[in-house]
Amino acid sequence: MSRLIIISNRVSAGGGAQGGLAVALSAALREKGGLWFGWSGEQTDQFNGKINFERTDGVVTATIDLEQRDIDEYYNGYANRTLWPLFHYRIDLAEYERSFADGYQRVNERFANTIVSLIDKDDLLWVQDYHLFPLGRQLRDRGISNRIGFFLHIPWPPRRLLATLPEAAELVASLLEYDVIGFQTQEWLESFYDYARDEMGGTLDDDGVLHVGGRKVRLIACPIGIDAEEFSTLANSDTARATFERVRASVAGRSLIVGVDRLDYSKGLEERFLGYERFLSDHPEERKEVTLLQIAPPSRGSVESYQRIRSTLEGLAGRINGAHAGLDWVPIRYVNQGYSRDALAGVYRASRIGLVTPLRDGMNLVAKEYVAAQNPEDPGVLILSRFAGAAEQMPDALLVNPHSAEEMSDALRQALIMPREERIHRWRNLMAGVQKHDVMWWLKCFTSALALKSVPTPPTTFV
Ligand code: ADQ
Repeated sequence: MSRLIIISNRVSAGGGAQGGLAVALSAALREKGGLWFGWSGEQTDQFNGKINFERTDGVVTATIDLEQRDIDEYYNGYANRTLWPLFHYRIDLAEYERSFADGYQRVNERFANTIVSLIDKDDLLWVQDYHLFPLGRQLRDRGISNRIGFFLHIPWPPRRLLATLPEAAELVASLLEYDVIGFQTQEWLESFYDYARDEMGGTLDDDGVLHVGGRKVRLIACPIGIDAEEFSTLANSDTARATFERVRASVAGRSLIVGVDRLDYSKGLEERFLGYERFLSDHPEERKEVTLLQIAPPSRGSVESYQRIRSTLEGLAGRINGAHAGLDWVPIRYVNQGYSRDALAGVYRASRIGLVTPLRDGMNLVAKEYVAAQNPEDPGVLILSRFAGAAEQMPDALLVNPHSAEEMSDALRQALIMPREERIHRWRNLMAGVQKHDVMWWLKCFTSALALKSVPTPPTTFV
């Protein structure tokens, strides 16, 4: 059996606190042997290529330290200030700097130079996400002819947006060195194909293989899932129950609406607050009957656009609370903190509505976690943005356009008055999908294609 080598920006073996993805990748590594390679998260004065090996829960991880300049240009720079905004359709926030592009190439080369010595001839290589687009090509340049796959966790932008990136053509050309490219949805796959067809003359055959410039690359849509079973179990744990009771008691009979997101402009938090504000003014009778709990731990704090969103949201929450709050009620509870997964499961279960309204999202696992945590006898309602990858799989959610405060207001109203039978009916359909296309399904979908085995159920038709 071939070993599996996973390469990602950071490694998080052991699972637990890191969630389903780390659990699934760790399980695959335990089964197939191999290792997980990435940046340690640590800084060194001068890059030395020294590999730190560790064994965590039967999984071998290999990490390297990076220089401050690498972290600034590759991670905070090209990954988070150039590619992340562009790939989430925010060219207004994307910064195009040659030093970022150079630093990105340099760190990818550092990864390639270090990994080469760890690769055996039959290993399957699996590269994760937008931090490492050029890695496949750099490994090929170093004589690696193994099967190499790439999975993109975020959206692929439309061709005309991508064309604004000075390195777009080079970046796409380097992706063609992979044997398999996986996307979260058919939509992102098609956006990628549009570019390859219109800019490079590529064609797609009936097996989903892209032919371009003498290269053949298999394109697949493999939506990522959660460990549904584990999450339902978490929702019944002691911590979850205690959290459930505490949260319920604190809202004193009101309906709780919950949002859980990294503090990121792609998650549509500002629009969410505005939609909720609209609901409060459209439905004065509902005032004091609902509370919005928004949990949003800060992320990427050294990037300016992330500092800005933080202060915008603080201002907005303050304004809405100032306008509507009374002696014993505030409309928005805004919490900048992370919680353990079992506590989070209790919060989801205590919430009548899961409000998941990103402006753009590769998939969105919170939507799936919310569903998995519900009480089957009395489930809550998921309100989900049409622009999250998860919407392709979750037609039984109330799908909304997060740019429209009116649509959000209507959906909140509809969710609050929805009869129990309808809630149960929708939830059962959603839960069936979350269970069927779970994280192990995703893993199998991708690794089968990588190992040239048949791919399970075409992921274009879900549930
Ligand atoms: P993210 O953008 O990070 O991931 P998401 O899929 O929602 O987004 O995953 C977030 C995870 O963090 C969830 O498991 C959630 O429970 C956890 N989390 C969020 N806030 C938390 C808090 N306050 N406390 C504890 N845990 C918290 C990227 C892409 C997504 C894609 C994933 C996986 O942007 O579109 O779904 O990768 O491919």
